[in-house]
Amino acid sequence: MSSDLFCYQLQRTTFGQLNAWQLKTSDAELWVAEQGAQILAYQRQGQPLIWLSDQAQGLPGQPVRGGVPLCWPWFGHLPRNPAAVQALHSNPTQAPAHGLVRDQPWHLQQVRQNDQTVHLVFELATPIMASDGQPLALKPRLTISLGERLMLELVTHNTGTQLLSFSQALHSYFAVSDIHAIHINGLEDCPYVDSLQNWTPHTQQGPVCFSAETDRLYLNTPSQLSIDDPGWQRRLYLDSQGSRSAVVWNPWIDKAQRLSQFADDAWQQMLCIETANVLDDICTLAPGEHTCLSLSIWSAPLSA
Ligand code: TA6
Repeated sequence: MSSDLFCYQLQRTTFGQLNAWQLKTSDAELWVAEQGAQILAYQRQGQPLIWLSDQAQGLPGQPVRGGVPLCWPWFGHLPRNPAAVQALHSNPTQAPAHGLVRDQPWHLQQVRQNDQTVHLVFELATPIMASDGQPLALKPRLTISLGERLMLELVTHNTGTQLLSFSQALHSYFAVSDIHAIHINGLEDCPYVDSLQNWTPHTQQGPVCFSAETDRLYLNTPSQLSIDDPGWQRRLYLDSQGSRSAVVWNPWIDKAQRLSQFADDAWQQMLCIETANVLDDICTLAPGEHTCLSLSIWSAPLSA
């Protein structure tokens, strides 16, 4: 007899030296670190969808390699952002990569369930201080929902009195069977900036395949992207809202050897597709306004 009873188990745990939450449902398991409200791992029916480095260390103040780090209130190297985003920091060249929150403590503020889904709501434990010594007027809130799919909703609220711009990305690391064999659907004909070719503009020809280090910022992206993985006979879907840009990254051989918490051969089993608001897709909020960047992750068998 089918039952519409949905049950889950949520318990406090640790990952290395970090406090974390483990959430289990009938067929899925999710780990979230309080530091950065960072999803660490996500598997469904025993299969990992989100990749976590086997050298990942849960060290205070250091982002964990893998999962879904939050890049906010800027993505990447601040000087590479539009001037309106650079204004968030008094010295952009000294600003940390990927913003101010992925190594900060967040609190699980609320747990709620509706239908067949459980929602975890995280907020920063303490306000982020802006360069002027005042609390940053942009406030983030992350809701992680687990049901048939995994969903992230990063809401930013402008609590100040000035127009504010920011960039952001859900820096998702996806598990793949073999980077040489997979490809990304949905970016065909999209313009992109290649950060490895001096940030020059290009246009994507056909599906995105991988044969070298890849680090591209795509624009005018559609709301659905997918990864075809013949090795695991699955298609991994990324459905997004509030985003028209995405970053695609694989470090390949040489960069992999320079990365922290990253085995030399790990580049073969991972791929980052980062649901973003970058370059000409940044967010600008008037006082009192808010915006939501959302991503749903799910997979289905790869039809022959
Ligand atoms: O999103 C791609 C990227 O900006 C790469 O250039 C690489 O730096 C990656 O992020 C990881 O950055 P992290 O600071 O986490 O090592």
